[in-house]
Amino acid sequence: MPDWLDENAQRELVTACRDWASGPGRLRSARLPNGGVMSVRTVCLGWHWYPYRYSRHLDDGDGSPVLPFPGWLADLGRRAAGDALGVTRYEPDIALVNFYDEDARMGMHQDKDEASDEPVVSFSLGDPCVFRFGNTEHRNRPWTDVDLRSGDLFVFGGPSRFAYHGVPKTLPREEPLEIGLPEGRLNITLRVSGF
Ligand code: MD5
Ligand code: FE
Repeated sequence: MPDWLDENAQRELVTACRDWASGPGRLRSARLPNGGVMSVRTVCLGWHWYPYRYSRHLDDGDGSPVLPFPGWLADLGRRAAGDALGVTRYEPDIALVNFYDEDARMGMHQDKDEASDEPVVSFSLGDPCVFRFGNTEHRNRPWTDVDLRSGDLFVFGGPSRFAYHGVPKTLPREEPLEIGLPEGRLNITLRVSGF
C-alpha cells in the first residue's frame, strides 16, 4: 500500500527508531552461521533476533534484556493488517528494525524463525529500494521486483508469508524527505512470535 504512512507518522517512526537504536550495542550486524556478517544493522523489540532463532537476552553482548514492544506499535500494526487484509485481530510482539546504508543488501530468504504463520507487517522509511518478492519453493526465479518508497506499507500474509524475498539494492532518493532521516533506509517489520 503506497504512501500508507503520512509524513508525520514517518517522522514519528524515525524518531522512535533513533531512540531504540541509541544506547551501547543496540544496533547489531547479525552474524550468520557461515561466518558472514549481515550488511544491515538491526535493533529488535520484544525478542532479539538471531539467524535462525530468537532470544530474550543479548546472547552475543552483555546479556541485556531486549527492549519492550510498545502497545502503540501493536496498534499501528493492527491498523495496517486491517487495511491490507481486512483482519481485525493481529497481536504482533516482535519488531525488527533494519537500517540499510547505501551499500546494504539482503539476500533472498524466508522468514521462518517465528512459530506462527500470522502476517508480517513491513514499513519502509527513507531511501527507496528494490524489493524482490519471490516464490515459496526456492530462492530463484520467478520473482517480482517492486520499488518500496518511504511511507509504503507491505503486508505478507497467507500464501505469501513464507515466500522467499530480499532487497538486492537501495536506490537514491527521488526527492528530499523531511522525516529526520538524512540518509539510508529503515525497514520495520512486525511479527507474531507464536512463542
Ligand atoms: C526489508 N525485510 O525491506 C524486508 C522487508 C526482514 C526483511 O526481509 O526479514 O527483515 S519485510 C519482508 C517479508 C517478510 C515476510 C514475508 C515476506 C517478506 N514475503 O513473503 O515476501 O528490509
Ligand atoms: Fe525477511
